[in-house]
Amino acid sequence: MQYTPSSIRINMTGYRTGLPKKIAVLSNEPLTVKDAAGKEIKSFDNIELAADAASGDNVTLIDLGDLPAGKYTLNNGTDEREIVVEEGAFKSVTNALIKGLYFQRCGCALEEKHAGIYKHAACHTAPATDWENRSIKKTVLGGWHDAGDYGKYVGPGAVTVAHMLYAYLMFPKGCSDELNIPESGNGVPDILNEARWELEWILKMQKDDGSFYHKLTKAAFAPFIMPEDDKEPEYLITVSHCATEAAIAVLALGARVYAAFDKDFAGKMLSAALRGWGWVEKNPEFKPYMQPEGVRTGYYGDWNDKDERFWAACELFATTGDEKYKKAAVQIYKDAKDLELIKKETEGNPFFERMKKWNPDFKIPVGLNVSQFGWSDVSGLGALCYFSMVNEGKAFCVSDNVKSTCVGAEDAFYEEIKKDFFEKSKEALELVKKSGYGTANPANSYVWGSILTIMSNAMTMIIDWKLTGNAEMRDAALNQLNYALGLNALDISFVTGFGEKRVMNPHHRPSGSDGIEEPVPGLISGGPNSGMNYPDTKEKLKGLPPAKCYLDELPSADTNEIAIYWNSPTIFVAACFNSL
Ligand code: 9MR
Ligand code: ZN
Repeated sequence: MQYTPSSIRINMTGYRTGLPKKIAVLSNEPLTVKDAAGKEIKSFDNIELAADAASGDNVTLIDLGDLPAGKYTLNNGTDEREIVVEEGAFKSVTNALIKGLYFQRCGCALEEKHAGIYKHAACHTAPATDWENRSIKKTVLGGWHDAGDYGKYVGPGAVTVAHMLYAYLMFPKGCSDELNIPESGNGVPDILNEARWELEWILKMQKDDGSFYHKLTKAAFAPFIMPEDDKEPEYLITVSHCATEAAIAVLALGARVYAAFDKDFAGKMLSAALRGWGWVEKNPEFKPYMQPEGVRTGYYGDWNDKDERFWAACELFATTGDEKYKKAAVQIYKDAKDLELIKKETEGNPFFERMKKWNPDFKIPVGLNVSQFGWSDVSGLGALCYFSMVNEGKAFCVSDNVKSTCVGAEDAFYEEIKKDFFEKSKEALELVKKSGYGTANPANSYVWGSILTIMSNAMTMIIDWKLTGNAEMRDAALNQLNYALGLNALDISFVTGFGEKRVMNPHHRPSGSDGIEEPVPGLISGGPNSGMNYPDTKEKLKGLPPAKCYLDELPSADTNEIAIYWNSPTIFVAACFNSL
């Protein structure tokens, strides 16, 4: 790091009036709060620090309590720091995180009037070739570059869109600003305009038999060049169950959300989803995606597709009301709790074998983990979908425009999912309480893209709060947004363009090759990773505690890449707090 971390850690972009204002201190000197006129208005004495396992720091959280809008100076004798309190504290960061996806658009030019200095010419416009059958060529334009690389992957893309659509359904006031993207002003909220860019691409990734390709990438990652200079051939790579089911789910969800804006588009998505489900019915036996020989782009492999299939069934039920999908969801949910069955199904599964070699301690989990919202486990999205159908979705869908199947609050399956969910949300809250920085991540879980674990837990706690009204959950979720914006062991804001000490060298090809000092704004870094690291990273971070295993260095994809599905759960969380 190029700077000395302060002994006062804050959300660098600002705190919202009416919500808790937590900071962390690493010194037990008394802390004073002065207003803009220099008048001391609060002081905190008798500060007791405690050891935090994840960071190795002695630290404590302080809630500054009620503060009207304004600028304040915090001082603890050792350090001084300014914070801002304002009504619109989360507005610009929410908007930037959504616009961050616009900057990932593929197959088109980014025009100066929308992209400013980050403009670039159209990229990846040549027809792609089917990896397995080289005689099949297809022009598949659109979609978002997945991350720091230029690959496009169906499963991760579907999850990203789902986070955005649920953010819009649940917190429309928090994410409906105009963002100066090409579609702005067309009468559709820009978060939906942006999500449609990916949905249109997902539709093109469907084969005639209803299945979906796993990904559209080159054989290997490009060097650090601008996307328009990346001319290596692209391939449509192998159909997979997980990609197909994630696509079905998000298209069924999209069909509900876009019906009020564009009936044709909604209809197209629903029929694609139904054709996809038809393929699954004809090919019920799960086959894991195995990276073909010669392909070295993102794997996104999974040993099991129960979660994707569950999510797809829930969304199809919500959209069509056809009981057959509810039956399927209930059955999958039940099967996932049947350990013997899963063991049998998993026998000889090559991805599972590969995984066990990496992690011999891996134990097959009992049941779907409904607090998971990431690409590898989408169970939480299925649960969220189911919750959104209960009692006309009160807390989950504020738009009268969106018609969905309604389920009564006495529905037994709802009760079952909810019970499982509350176990997980309690665990998430416990993590926050145990962490010195209030971070929903234990010391042993700083994995590649730890921001996803943290934001996934924040989503879980927000959903709990929506179900129960328990403000403790809401406030614990808020702390995860604070984490992203600087309240952390590194004293860094992980969102490009935000905060006085912010990530500057993300592993992101355009940011690393456009000759502009500031990286493309509104992208969130994956953050500390103490697990599967590159040798270089390991060497540089030797001996550091997990929450500090981070390098703001371009080559460190393992700690400092950006990814669309890390932006999107953060959009959900930020939109929530921006909407209150
Ligand atoms: O997000 C993925 C993370 O969970 C994995 O541990 C990691 C290593 O396999 O890959 C991450 O995904 C990357 C993908 O494979 C290719 N595009 C960039 C993604 C973010 O690093
Ligand atoms: Zn591109």
